[in-house]
Amino acid sequence: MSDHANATLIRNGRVITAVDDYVADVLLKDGIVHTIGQHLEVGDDVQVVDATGLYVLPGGVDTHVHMENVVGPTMTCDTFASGTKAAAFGGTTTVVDFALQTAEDSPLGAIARAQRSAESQVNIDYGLHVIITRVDEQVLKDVRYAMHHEGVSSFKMFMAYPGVMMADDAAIFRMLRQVGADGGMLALHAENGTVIDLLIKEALAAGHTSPRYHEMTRPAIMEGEATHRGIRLAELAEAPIYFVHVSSNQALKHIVQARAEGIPVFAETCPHYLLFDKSVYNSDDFEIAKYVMTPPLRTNEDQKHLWRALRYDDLQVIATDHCPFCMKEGHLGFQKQKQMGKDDFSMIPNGAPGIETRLVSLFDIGVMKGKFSLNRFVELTATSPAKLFGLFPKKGTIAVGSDADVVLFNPAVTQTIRAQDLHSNVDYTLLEGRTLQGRVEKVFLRGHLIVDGKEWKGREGLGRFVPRGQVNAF
Ligand code: DUC
Ligand code: ZN
Ligand code: ZN
Repeated sequence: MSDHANATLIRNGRVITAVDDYVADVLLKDGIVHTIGQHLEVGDDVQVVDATGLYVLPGGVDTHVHMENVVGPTMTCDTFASGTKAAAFGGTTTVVDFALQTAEDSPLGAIARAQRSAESQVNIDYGLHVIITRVDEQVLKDVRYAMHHEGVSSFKMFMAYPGVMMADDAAIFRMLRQVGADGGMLALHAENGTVIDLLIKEALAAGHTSPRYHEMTRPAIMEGEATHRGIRLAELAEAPIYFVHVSSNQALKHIVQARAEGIPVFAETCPHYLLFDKSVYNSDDFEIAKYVMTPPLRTNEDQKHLWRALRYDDLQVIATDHCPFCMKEGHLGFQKQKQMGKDDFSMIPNGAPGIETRLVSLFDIGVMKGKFSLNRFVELTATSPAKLFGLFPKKGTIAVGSDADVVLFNPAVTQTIRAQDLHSNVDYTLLEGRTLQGRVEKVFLRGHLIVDGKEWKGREGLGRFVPRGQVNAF
């Protein structure tokens, strides 16, 4: 496949962006959306795709995924190749993954390392956030350099996992000041790590080893406490802040209040917090390790608040936090993944898959069930993440000059989800056997047809690193 896709005319589809909804022809040429119009005339050299009855959506932008991320003694089981192929089949054409700053190296070393492994493998375009675990003067200089010269304008820090990833409040404050001053974004994992660690130790000492204690030892109130603390640090630093994987109203209520006060606070939730509630943990069967992600699933009442916040823009993004670990098969030589916690729930690697089912599951439970509009669906899954993480308008919309990342989506059909039909290396899906409305029919990446029904037309290495600019959040 050459690096220049042939021109393609998408004829008579219903173009949906965050603000538009109209029937038109869309010409993809030279990797961008070249022309949008009615009854466009094209030569014989242009491939024509009839999109009558289909939605023409901007390619999905998933700003929270983990491929080949090292977690303790193991690693997420998707490679950049398998994870981005799964993303493409699900209608996502850009992901932002994580580069981890280890104890020894700098943020710049982390970026170079992640790029080296991604480069030849990625099937779709990608960017990187850097996870900052240690802050000093040199790290702050490197962060600045990364923003201005490496196209990395967002960073993540953890208020959880003491002794492993957790940063203290002063380190978070220093990063907020630096990143905010340079127009970037700091993302926070907000949970009170030291209290949670104590609860975990107490549970294990009492002989509570089953995965159900994962949820019991990570109470929503400790997500709320950390969220409040993060907001106050951002307020003092006069910097925007972004909360990843918001799961509870305990966290949300602080976000809603801060936004009402005019503080630039932004946040995402993930499909699993909308699809499932904590009743799945009412079992001692190890199978529930599938649902061991952090934060854990919450109550039905929390879900109602998440839906409201999605509708009224107190949550701006739905990202997957695709963080796959196998239940049985293992991958890349890591034979035991979730099984590592068979006798101690705290050893279960935290995370669940979802990269391929994001759009269809949200179309089904969001749009079809009347929770949010079609425009809002696009905004939450493509436009807002692109804006917040410096990718817009290249990514996240369909407009003349934008990258020709386009999804043809059929709203009129149903599909039943099975892990064996998905493209991730992981050996399960939380949606096994569930029938959903809607299906991704074709996916174009910069004009290249990469998914055609069930057929894979892409290639590893076709994806590119996308240098990102300042956040566009206001
Ligand atoms: N946080 C994440 O964002 N992903 C996986 C696990 C975690 O704690
Ligand atoms: Zn996290
Ligand atoms: Zn994550």
